[in-house]
Amino acid sequence: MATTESPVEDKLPIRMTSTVVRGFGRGSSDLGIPTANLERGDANFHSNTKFDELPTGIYWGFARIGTDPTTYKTACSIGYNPTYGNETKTVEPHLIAPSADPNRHASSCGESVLGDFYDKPIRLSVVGYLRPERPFEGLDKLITAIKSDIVNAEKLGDGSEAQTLQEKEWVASEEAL
Ligand code: ADP
Ligand code: RBF
Ligand code: MG
Repeated sequence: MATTESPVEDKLPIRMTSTVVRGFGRGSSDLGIPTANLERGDANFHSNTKFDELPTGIYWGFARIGTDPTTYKTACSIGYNPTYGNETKTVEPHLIAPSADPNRHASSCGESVLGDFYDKPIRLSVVGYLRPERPFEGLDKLITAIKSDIVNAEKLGDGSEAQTLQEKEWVASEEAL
């Protein structure tokens, strides 16, 4: 008898700490939606789930950078960016500035630009699943889809469920996984 795959929700939340590395630079230049790519090597990547076992998809959650205690809502991609056909998996959260922050609508498509995070430590909790990643015909359609994910991540991040509050608190802390 075939075994049934457990739903991705059963694997969440997934907590990760790592370092921000360079990717292809497309998030900012092609899309106007920068994403902080996590280093995947064992020395830097720590999680309750092995990197290779992270379930692909588009998620919402929380993230913060370095010693700055500011915790941001995030819309996060885990996978192969099928519009581009990447050969290696990436974990790449887009950090969403709060609506009152002047950086909230600073990018070419009106999304958050928060500065340079390269080589800095990152803490991320992926709390909820939004949708599968998929190839889009043209960058405009990809941008429209991601902008809708960001709207959803902003709403869901305001939730008062115990798990949402717990994950926000863990990201804001210095606690290990
Ligand atoms: P890369 O392919 O190198 O990840 P991106 O175009 O995705 O390049 O840009 C990501 C970089 O932009 C991040 O590593 C960080 O230094 C910076 N950045 C600025 N604003 C944000 C943001 N709101 N979310 C994530 N990264 C941001
Ligand atoms: N790439 C895709 O090819 N298909 C997707 O469905 C997709 N969804 C994304 C959703 C979010 C919230 C984010 C932040 C990124 C997504 N991406 C997707 C990844 C995007 O192609 C990638 O961030 C850029 O190419 C820069 O690395
Ligand atoms: Mg990126």
